[in-house]
Amino acid sequence: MAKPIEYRFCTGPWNFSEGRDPYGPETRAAESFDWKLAALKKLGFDAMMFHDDDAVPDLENKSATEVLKEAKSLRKRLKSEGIAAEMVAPRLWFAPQTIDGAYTNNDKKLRRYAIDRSKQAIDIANELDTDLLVLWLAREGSYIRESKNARRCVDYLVEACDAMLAHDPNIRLAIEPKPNEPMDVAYIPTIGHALALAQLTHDPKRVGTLIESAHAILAGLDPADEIDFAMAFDKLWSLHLNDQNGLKFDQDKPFGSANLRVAFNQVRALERNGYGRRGEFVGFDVHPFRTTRPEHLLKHLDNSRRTFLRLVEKARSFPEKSAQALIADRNYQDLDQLVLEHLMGK
Ligand code: GLO
Ligand code: MG
Repeated sequence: MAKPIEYRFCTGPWNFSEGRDPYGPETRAAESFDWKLAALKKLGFDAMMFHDDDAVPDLENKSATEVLKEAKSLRKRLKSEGIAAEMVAPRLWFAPQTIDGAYTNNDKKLRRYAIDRSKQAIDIANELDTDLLVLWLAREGSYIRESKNARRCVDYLVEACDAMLAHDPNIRLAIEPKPNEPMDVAYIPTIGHALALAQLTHDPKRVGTLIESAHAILAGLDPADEIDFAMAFDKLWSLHLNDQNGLKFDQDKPFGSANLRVAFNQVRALERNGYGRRGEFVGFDVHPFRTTRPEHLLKHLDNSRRTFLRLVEKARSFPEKSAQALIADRNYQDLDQLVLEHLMGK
C-alpha cells in the first residue's frame, strides 16, 4: 500500500483581506507582506500563492528588468524563510485594459496587453522557481451575450494559451474555472470546459486545472466529482479549498464551514487519487468574515487546515468494509447513516 500523503499547505496574500464588500469599506487595517509571510510560518503553511503584482507590486510602472530584479530578491526572501512560491497568476481583472475582458477582449490591442502581461507573469514564476501559472479567467465571459462572439472567444483563449506555452517550454497552465462573478456568465465555467480547452492547445499535456470548491458549488456541481474528473486526466495541479452556502455571491468561507459532508467527500476524493504525491499543495482560498476582529485574522486559515486534517483522519478511518457490504446490498439508506455517524464521531 502506498504511504499516506503528508499534505502541504498554501494560501495567498489576498486571503488576509480587510473586510471590504460592495456595500461597505474595510473593517480591518491591511497587514504588510512581511507580516503575512511570518503568519504563514506560524500557521505551519509551506508555500504562498502569488498574483504577479503581489510578487512585484506596482509592476505596470516598472521596467521589465526592474520587475525581474524584484522577483529575484523575493525568491531569496522566501528561501530564507523556508516558504515556497506555489504559483503565479496574472491579475487580469483589475487594469483598465481588462474592463471588457482580457484574452477575449473585442479589441486586439487589449488582447495583446493580456498576453504580454501573462508572459511577464511566467517570467516572474521562473524567478520564483515555480513552473505553475494559474489562470482564473475572471473577465472572460459576457454581461450580455450579444456583446461578444463566444465562438471566436474560444479561439482567443486557445491563442492566448498557445502564446504562453510557446513563451516557456516548461511552464504549466492551471485553469481555475468559475461559472460567474464578476461576469454574468463565464466562458470556462467547469473543469470539463477547462480540460476540453486544453485539448485545443498545441501542448495539451501542459494545460491542467485548479479546482476551487466554491466555484464548483456555484456551477451546481459537487466539488468531489470535479476532483475525481480532473484526476482521471491527471490534471489536478492545484486546489482552492473553501466553502459556499448555495447559489449566491462567492463566499470563500472556511473549508467545511457550510457543508462538512461535501468537504469530507472532497478529502476522500483527494486521498483516493493520491493528490499531493507529486508535490501539489493544498491551497485555501478563504477569507475572514467581514466581522472578524484583527486579533482573529488568522483563524479562517488555521481552522480550514484543522478541519482538513480532521477530515483526512475521517477519510482514513472510514469503515470501508461495512460501507462495501451496504453498497453490495444496495442499502444506501444505511450507508447514508453510516457516513453521518462516522462524521459525528461514532
Ligand atoms: C476568485 C478566485 C481568486 C483566484 C485568485 C488566483 O473567485 O478564486 O481568488 O483564485 O485570484 O488567481
Ligand atoms: Mg480561487
